[in-house]
Amino acid sequence: MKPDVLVAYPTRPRQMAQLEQDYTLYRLDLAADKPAMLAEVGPRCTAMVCNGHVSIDEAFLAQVPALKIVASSSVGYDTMDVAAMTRAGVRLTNTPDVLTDDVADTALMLLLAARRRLVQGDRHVRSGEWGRSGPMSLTRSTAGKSVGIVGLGRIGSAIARRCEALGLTVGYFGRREKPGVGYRYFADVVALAEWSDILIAATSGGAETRAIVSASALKALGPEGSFINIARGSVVDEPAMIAALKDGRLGSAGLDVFESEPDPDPAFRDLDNVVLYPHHASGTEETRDKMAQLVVDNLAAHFSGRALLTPVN
Ligand code: 8YV
Repeated sequence: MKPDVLVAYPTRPRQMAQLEQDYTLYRLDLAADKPAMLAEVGPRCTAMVCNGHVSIDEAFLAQVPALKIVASSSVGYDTMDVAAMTRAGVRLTNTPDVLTDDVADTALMLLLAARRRLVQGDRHVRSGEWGRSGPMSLTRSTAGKSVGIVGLGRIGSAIARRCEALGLTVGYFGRREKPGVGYRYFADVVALAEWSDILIAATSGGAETRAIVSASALKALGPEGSFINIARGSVVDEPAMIAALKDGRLGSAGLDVFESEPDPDPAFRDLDNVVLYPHHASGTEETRDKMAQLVVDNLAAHFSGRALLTPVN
């Protein structure tokens, strides 16, 4: 008898084929009537496959009372009530490390694209504007500036190393100072923003970090400053950021994440000083394969009684 597994969000095709072989899959992601499907198959599923966009709360858990494990293809789990899962005896696994390089690369890509106005430059060449009216307007340099990283975890540290290579001086904010780290520590995000030319959010999402990059922090960053977000839309006061970008109180922004995904605030469309990316920092073939394989391997470990590879709780 194959175990019954609920699929709230699929993994990569090759890993889905592996899952098909070992389990009976119930494709909630494809169901026309999700509540009806959940009511029918929820009670018999002991495992679930999802990603960071799927939300899990107490009401959902009540519909899958036999659930023992959720394998999420994401490093973040801010959409999931981990305390409620633990209370219900449900283990959660995520996909740390394998996506660190791609996410850190995306932060740097957005940083350079925002300051050097890559999108405008591309448009300037494509449209023939270069030949018609001459060079595009000047941009903002990066080397020699200071960068503040909000959250110096695995991804924040990988961003910091890349920033050093670009000739930036690194400072950071975290709940506490990290021993053995050579970068300047700030116990306050506004103080970090005041010191920084560029602020990069690399912290986890959730209630604890909601709007941690406040209107005051964005103001402190100033008209020549840049804000980069590869964390979660919730970590910045988004309306304040849009207003500051609109009237030039904030120089530029590079954003991979938004409060409202996949339909961000339409105000972003009219802002020329922001570079937008569709929450795709981990979106490479290589990394998504590794994330998907961790989902498969965590489920295999669970069902064979071995230790989970990347447990959250
Ligand atoms: C994607 C992410 O959202 O890992 C995360 O926390 O934000 C991203 O990699 C995603 O869950 C990919 O499926």
